[in-house]
Amino acid sequence: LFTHVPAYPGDPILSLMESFQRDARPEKVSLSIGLYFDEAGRLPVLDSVRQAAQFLAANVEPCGYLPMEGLATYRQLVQNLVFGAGHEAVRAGRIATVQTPGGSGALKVGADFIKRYFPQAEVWISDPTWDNHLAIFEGAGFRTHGYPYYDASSGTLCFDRMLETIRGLPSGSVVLLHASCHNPTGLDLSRQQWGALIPVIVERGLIPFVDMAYQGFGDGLDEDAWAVRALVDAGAQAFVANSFSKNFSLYGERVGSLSVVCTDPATADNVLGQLKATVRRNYSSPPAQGARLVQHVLQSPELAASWDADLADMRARIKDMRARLHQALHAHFGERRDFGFLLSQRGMFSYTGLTEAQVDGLREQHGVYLVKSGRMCMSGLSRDNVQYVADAIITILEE
Ligand code: PLP
Ligand code: TYF
Repeated sequence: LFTHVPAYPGDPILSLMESFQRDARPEKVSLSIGLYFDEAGRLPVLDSVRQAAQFLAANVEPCGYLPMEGLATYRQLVQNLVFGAGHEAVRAGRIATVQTPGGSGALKVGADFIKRYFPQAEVWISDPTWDNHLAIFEGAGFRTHGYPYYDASSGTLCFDRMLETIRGLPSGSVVLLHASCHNPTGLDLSRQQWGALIPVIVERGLIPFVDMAYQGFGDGLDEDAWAVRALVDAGAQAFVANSFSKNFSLYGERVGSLSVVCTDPATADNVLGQLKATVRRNYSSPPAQGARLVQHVLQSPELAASWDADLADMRARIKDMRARLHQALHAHFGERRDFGFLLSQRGMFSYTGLTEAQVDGLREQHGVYLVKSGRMCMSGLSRDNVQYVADAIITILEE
């Protein structure tokens, strides 16, 4: 019956993680998958989340189905966090938000909704991007295209070519944008560049779909959502996927949401209804526990402040690792090679410019795991291993 079913090659990033776990070398370092690890190399349990979990454990409630759109309070708190409490669009009630299984679920629900109501649209995604963006939109039946984003020869954002491409798109095209902490390059648009891009999106009648998987990992919760809010302020109708996997360290709970910004509350009501129908056709209703945890934290000023402080620590640790790796490489190479990109890139990832052969060498000879593209996850570094990683990179580059 299943003889025509081919083997699944696996997700390249997840497969690399499995190889890492099988690697017996004690000095091995995982800089591949985009998870935040603490200084001890562990996934943190945030204090605010622990308190929320203890509260929920002490107040166990019957576990009925959540509504298709998820928990009402959670959805409101998400709007405040993503768009800003008191933002005009939030107050006007013109945003339709559904709780989804992670940011991936938000992308999928959004993609299915767009396919149904804009069936002719094609989707434009940064080149490069998170591979699953292509998989999810193609899986929803779209043709996908890349817009220029990263110039490999200079290691910089090619914003002019990006803008020129987007300006030439047919009206109604979907443009997927990373809100901040771009995966995989770590290169974000400046506010000035957003200021040039946003009017083009609005005037050309494009459909912006912003993916915000790392809110708080760049410069702060509000700072990282700046582009989302600027889009809405410019009058854009937009899709926004947000995820709590990284910033709450709640990967396995699958907690995120999709918001659709509309022109008025009546339209938002209709859109919300059809998002619910989309959820119904996919997985019927979202899981409860993760959203209850996030809701409990965001609802309490003390726990929310504790979360924000923990997020600031995570951000600071990543920046410190960037500085330490830069320092160690600069100490060896001096002016011969510029590693300034380590300092200027934002969020969890750096695009190192290392070739596939160099990445293979790092893994095989030194047990240092990067993604094939040369993407390095900075949170796998610690004060204990950063010099080891720098030495491994130096050896590979001097070969
Ligand atoms: N979008 C980007 C850019 C990501 O890097 C990730 C990471 O996993 C996601 C979306 C999906 O997040 P989630 O794990 O919440 O589905
Ligand atoms: O890019 C990353 O490493 C993260 C984690 O199928 C991830 O976004 C990677 C692959 C995948 C799911 C999550």
